[in-house]
Amino acid sequence: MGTTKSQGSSSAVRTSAFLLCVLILAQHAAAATVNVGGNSGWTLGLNYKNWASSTKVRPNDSLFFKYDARLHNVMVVSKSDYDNCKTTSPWSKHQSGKDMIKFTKAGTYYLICGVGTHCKAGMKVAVTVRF
Ligand SMILES: *[C@@H]1O[C@H](CO)[C@@H](O)[C@H](O)[C@H]1NC(C)=O
Ligand SMILES: [Cu+2]
Repeated sequence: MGTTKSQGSSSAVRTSAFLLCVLILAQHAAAATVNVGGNSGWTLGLNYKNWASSTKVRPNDSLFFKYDARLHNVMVVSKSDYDNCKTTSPWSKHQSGKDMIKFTKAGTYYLICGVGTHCKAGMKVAVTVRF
């Protein structure tokens, strides 16, 4: 009886350990939603360089840009347009105020606000996507 009971509990431990591993693997594979700018969102006056350097973004994670659509937008641009804050030839333009932008491949992506001089004022972010 005693033996059966101890076998039972050690198999329960093994099952739990197995489930824990599955959970960890599943979490690793699952794409996350990343709030750009943290609680501040997409806005003027935030240092997005600091934000980006402390934020992990993996392929297929969704970047969530939250902002007042009357004041801002989001443009995915080339590095050169990012550097120069050029807003006339974006790869894509988003303006819902709650945009989800997903990059499926590793790489560095450049996003700016295309309104007025916001980009020049610092409303721009370079996001490095990697595993
Ligand atoms: C990302 O999504 C694409 C298209 O849905 C898929 O082909 C690709 O394997 C995914 N990549 C990762 C790392 O999950
Ligand atoms: Cu703006």
